[in-house]
Amino acid sequence: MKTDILRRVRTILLCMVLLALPAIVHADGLRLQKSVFGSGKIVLSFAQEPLKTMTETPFSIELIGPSGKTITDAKLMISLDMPAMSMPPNHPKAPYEDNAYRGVAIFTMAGAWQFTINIQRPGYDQEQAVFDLEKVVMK
Ligand SMILES: [Cu+2]
Repeated sequence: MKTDILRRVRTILLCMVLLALPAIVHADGLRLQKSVFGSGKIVLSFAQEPLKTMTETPFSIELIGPSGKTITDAKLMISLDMPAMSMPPNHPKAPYEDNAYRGVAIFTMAGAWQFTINIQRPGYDQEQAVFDLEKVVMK
């Protein structure tokens, strides 16, 4: 009787740990996703969170077409802006290398930022994805 309850408690605890695992694994990264090209998507990832000011912050961008195929021939133009005010132009480059479009961002001020990605592809109309980065904190 008593061992039955213990076993049940143990099973519940194990389930909770397994359910929490993905959150723990991704706890120190930031991964944001938007739809582009109809049912395709663009994924913006930062290795560390929180984002900090005046810090070289590597990012990667994955572009996936409607068929699920990775798009490798796009040209990305990035603009980092603060919705609250006008800031000096901030356009990190992000060439395709090592399975993603990669670059390094530097946020020059604490607060909310917008990470705008303009996507140009041969034979397609331009598309734009705007990611809200709610909080960049002081280094
Ligand atoms: Cu500012």
